[in-house]
Amino acid sequence: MDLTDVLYEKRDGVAWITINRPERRNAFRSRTVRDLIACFREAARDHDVGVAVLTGAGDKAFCSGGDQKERAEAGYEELEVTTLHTLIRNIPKPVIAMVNGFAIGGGHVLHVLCDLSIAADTAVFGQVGPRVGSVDPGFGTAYLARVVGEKKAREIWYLCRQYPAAEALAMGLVARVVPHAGLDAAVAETVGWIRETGPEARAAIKHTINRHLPPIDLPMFTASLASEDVREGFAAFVEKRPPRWSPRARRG
Ligand code: 2NE
Repeated sequence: MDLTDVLYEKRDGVAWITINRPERRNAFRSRTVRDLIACFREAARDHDVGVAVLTGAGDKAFCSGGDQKERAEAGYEELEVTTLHTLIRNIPKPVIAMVNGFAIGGGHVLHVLCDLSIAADTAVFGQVGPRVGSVDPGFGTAYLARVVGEKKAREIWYLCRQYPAAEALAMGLVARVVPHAGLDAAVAETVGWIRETGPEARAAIKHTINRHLPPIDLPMFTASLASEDVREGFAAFVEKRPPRWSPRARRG
């Protein structure tokens, strides 16, 4: 695979997929999303891979969501994000999010989509979407509400707080929290437990749990990501100033 933003390594039946943009807290740009899609397709196709692990390079971030600088300059191809989300949901193998730091915005959505999340005690979780005029009207909202309950999901999206790993564990967002230095070992141990189980049974579990959630509302996703709020929110981030929301949006 011709990858620039993501590392792909296959070890002992596990596909290790690492977003490699630590200088931007592993924010994803269009190229990153395309690389991730290629990696998950490869992990799905390869019969020697039983489990995929998604993580971020460095010790600061898992992923800080969409690259606001690229978005402000050139825009990115939003539909590819929904392709990635659907792929992580549908690949018939467990996907583990190894959350080694900030899981924020679209990065938080990525860990929510994974089958299990294992976090370092230094990890921080949260959505920032509406603060920058952006929302994920797909799994990042609807599925999150199933995981943590509707009221908590509304709180997470409306208040845009950052939650420490211990709170994420209490909400049921993550399966395990371990000291940062023990994260690799905890993920390896968890992969070992999974690999003692039958792959066809695992695929059936994933398929059955997925079946009861409707697919992404693509028109809403596209409209939301092209909104005036998003343009203003991302420009404000780059210019390091508070956003100035349009009068129409303020009335809404
Ligand atoms: C993640 C967080 C909380 C980390 O804070 P901190 O203090 O540890 O780092 P700092 O200094 O904010 O960031 C370090 C460098 O990374 C860049 C920053 O601009 C900074 O660069 P320099 O000033 O050193 O040059 N950076 C961090 N996140 C970035 C990003 N997402 N895009 C581009 N550059 C980024 C803190 O950095 C934070 O809150 N980041 C922004 C989170 C955010 O707004 N994410 C986008 C939400 S919208 C979204 O994810 C999305 C979408 O809109 C559409 C489709 C799918 C997803």
